[in-house]
Amino acid sequence: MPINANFEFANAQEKYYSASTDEEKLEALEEMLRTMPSHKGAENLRKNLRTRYKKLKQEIEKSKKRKGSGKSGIKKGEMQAVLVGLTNSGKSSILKILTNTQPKIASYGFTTTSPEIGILNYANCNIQIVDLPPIASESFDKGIVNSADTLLMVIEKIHEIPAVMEQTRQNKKAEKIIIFNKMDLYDEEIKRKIKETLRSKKYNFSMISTFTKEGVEDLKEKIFKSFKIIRVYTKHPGKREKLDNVPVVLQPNSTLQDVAEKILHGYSKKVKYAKITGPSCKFPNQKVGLKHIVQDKDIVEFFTE
Ligand SMILES: Nc1nc2c(ncn2[C@@H]2O[C@H](COP(=O)(O)OP(=O)(O)OP(=O)(O)O)[C@@H](O)[C@H]2O)c(=O)[nH]1
Ligand SMILES: [Mg+2]
Repeated sequence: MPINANFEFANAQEKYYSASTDEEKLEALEEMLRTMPSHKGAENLRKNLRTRYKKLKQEIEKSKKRKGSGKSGIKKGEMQAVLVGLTNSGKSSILKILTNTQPKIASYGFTTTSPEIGILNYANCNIQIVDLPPIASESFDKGIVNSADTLLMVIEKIHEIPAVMEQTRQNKKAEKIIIFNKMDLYDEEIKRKIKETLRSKKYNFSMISTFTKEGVEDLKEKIFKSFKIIRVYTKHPGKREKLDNVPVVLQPNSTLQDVAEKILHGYSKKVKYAKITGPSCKFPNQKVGLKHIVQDKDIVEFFTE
């Protein structure tokens, strides 16, 4: 029997898969258990979720005892952008304005001493933003820089660019966006000159101020566009008129099988066929199999029998 996932459950599940810490995962599992279908066909799913919940809770408690604190390491999100820059350039202020987290911000140097994370919600996607201690700090984490999907290089002056570039050189696959912060300090003439310089060097850049919020929306859009991702919207069985507004997020060239597995592990085995509407098909409601390659903004309806 197919599991008739409702909207709240799908949302909780999305939270589970995009969670960056074990604590967030646990919270999402709790929500999944609370909102899951109550009919008998879902009994196995309930058992499975309960086991996962118990195990994770035990692991969190064990790791708390080990470390003596509740703070766990950073798990890379599906879309991760990392803030890199010299001390005082405004990295933590940017984390705060993008994600509503409350990192420590101060006018003295070397304020941030360990990586902090926040989630930027944009175009229905959860983007993980990581704020790092400054370059030159002992706790600057090169590993996180090297594995980032997108690097946000925060500067206050043009001449800082080479120093920041040097730290990000090894990560060749990441998209790089230069964030020129503290625009509120400059008049229009100087802003124009800064823009010209950045343009002439062909950088992808945003000029912002965390004080006046100018440029912040432009920055969010640039961050989102830096991920080469595909969003697929699904219609849930039994709720065919209603579209789930949280898309399944995938890498380019993903198939319908990947979409099904993202909704629920093992779900693709139950799918007999799908109907798809959108850029990847020839006509609306085209009947396709699991090997079909999806494109951004496709709408999919799975049929299990
Ligand atoms: N004028 C102006 N000041 C800003 C802006 N954004 C941040 N600041 C100030 O710059 C200083 C440093 O800000 P942080 O966000 O702590 O900088 P950081 O890059 O995280 O610093 P570290 O953690 O030491 O690397 C603080 O005094 C902020 O208030 C801005 O847009 N305009
Ligand atoms: Mg900081």
